[in-house]
Amino acid sequence: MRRIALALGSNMGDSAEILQGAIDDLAAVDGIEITAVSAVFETEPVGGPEQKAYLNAVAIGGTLLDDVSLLAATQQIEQGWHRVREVRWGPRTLDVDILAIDDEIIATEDLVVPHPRAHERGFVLVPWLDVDPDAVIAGRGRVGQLVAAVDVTGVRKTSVVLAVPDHGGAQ
Ligand code: A4P
Ligand code: MG
Repeated sequence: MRRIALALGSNMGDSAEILQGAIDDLAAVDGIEITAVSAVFETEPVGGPEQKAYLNAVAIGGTLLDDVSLLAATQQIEQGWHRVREVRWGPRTLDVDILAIDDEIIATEDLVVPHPRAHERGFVLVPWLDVDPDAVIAGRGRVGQLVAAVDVTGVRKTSVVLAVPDHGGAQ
């Protein structure tokens, strides 16, 4: 099974409920296992129009899926939660990004891994370090070192706790 790190973000609707729903959906996929989930962080929006703060978290797990199927599964889950559509480029009910797959470097038209902006984003690095203190971004370095170089003033830990689902979808 290949190890995966996934970033989750939401700033529309009941974001805490949506993040838990997304974790449950991921764990229910045949070929995806979720083993640990970070604390939930409230984060200042980066880029785009003026919008609400996000809730962000990072999940760690494993997959038996090939790259294309993994991306398709995460996109299907995103779509399942995209019930509300507002302005283009604006806020989203759910964004799931593939941060890392083992220490692989992938650069296809549809999938770039490690995620090309992960190493420079506090809203990714802080939750990633929280769930995996030894995490490394292939070609970039240790998350614990990268986080020291980014602005994390807009990243605040919340008391929201996401549950790690029982294994069920991974067999
Ligand atoms: N794609 C390529 N590589 C990947 C990957 N590793 N994981 C492609 C997931 N998708 C990947 O993604 C667009 C396309 O990227 C996909 O079709 C896939 O083939 P998308 O999710 O449809 O679009 P997006 O999320 O709007 O674009 P993008 O570039 O992923 O946006 P970002 O850079 O992730 O930024 N501020 C805070 N505080 N918290 C946030 O979570 N998120 C964003 C989104 C901006 N600001 C934020 C946050
Ligand atoms: Mg995305």
